[in-house]
Amino acid sequence: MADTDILPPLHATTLRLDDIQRAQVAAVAKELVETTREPLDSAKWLDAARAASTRLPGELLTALRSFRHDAGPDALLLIGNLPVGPALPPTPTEADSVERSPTTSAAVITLAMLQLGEVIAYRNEKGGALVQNVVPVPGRERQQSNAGSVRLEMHSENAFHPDRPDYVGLLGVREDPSGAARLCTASIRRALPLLAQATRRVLSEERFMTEPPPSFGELGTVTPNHALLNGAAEDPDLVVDFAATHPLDEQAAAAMTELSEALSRTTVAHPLRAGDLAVVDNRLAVHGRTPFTPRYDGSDRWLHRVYACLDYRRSRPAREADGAVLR
Ligand SMILES: O=C(O)CCC(=O)C(=O)O
Ligand SMILES: [Fe+2]
Repeated sequence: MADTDILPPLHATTLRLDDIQRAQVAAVAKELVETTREPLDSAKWLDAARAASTRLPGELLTALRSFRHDAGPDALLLIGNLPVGPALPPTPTEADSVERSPTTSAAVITLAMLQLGEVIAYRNEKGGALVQNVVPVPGRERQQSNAGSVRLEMHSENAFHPDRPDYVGLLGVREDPSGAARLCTASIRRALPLLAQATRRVLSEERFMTEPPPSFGELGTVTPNHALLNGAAEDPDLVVDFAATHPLDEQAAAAMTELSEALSRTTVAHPLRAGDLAVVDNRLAVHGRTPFTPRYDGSDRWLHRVYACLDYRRSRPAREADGAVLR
């Protein structure tokens, strides 16, 4: 029997750094943090980080470059054994927590995402910070946002937004001590074969609308009707948020239910341990999270999140002063 016969099915492109590569990443991050005394969100820090990102280990650069070329059937890249230390403060508990000054973990995720595209943020989301914290927030347990701890429905990131990110990077800083929280991802490349032709056709028509979150009020007053599948019929892009997208007629509702079932059947889940970076191709995959019970004692699950886009010029009208923050 060949070795491959006894391996579990490989979901996602994975690269686990060895300890030498981990030390190389740590050295690049340390130098960036120590020599560039600028706020993380400043153009100067980003310039320094972009230059430093070319010095990441070759195998990591290759994995990022290949993923950019083709995100594979799972539209997910998993990198393991990245440095996030040395000493971590307690997990934040405040709402809209972000990283404003550079740390090892904030530098590491930014360096990796800068090799996928240009990092961006949204003015109305977490104050436009480039490195955001995904942590459970007291009182927000039931919210369909990353501050919640009930099940987070599968979604394309910022589905309603015309300039939504091409990639969402999520770096495990501290693992959920209960082990219950898992990032879930599902790719349309896996789900499409499960959908009937008639369903695919309905999903490709402008028979859906997606509500913006309340924080994006001004942009979101009018969101155009849209299709959930776009592009090549045999390999389409997917855009949907099962907490915010509404079908506009009965057939559209049935097609959306079928899509949800197909995505559920092809969902993969990842615990995101400290030092694990998951990059989701936001054009092909949706993501969500299993429920968990936070403790709010500083030991809770903690991720950093950074977005990247491939065409910076395309979003220029939405970026004031050519900065990284979109309206
Ligand atoms: O908590 C997670 O694993 C995912 C949260 C999420 O969807 C996000 O931060 O965009
Ligand atoms: Fe998300």
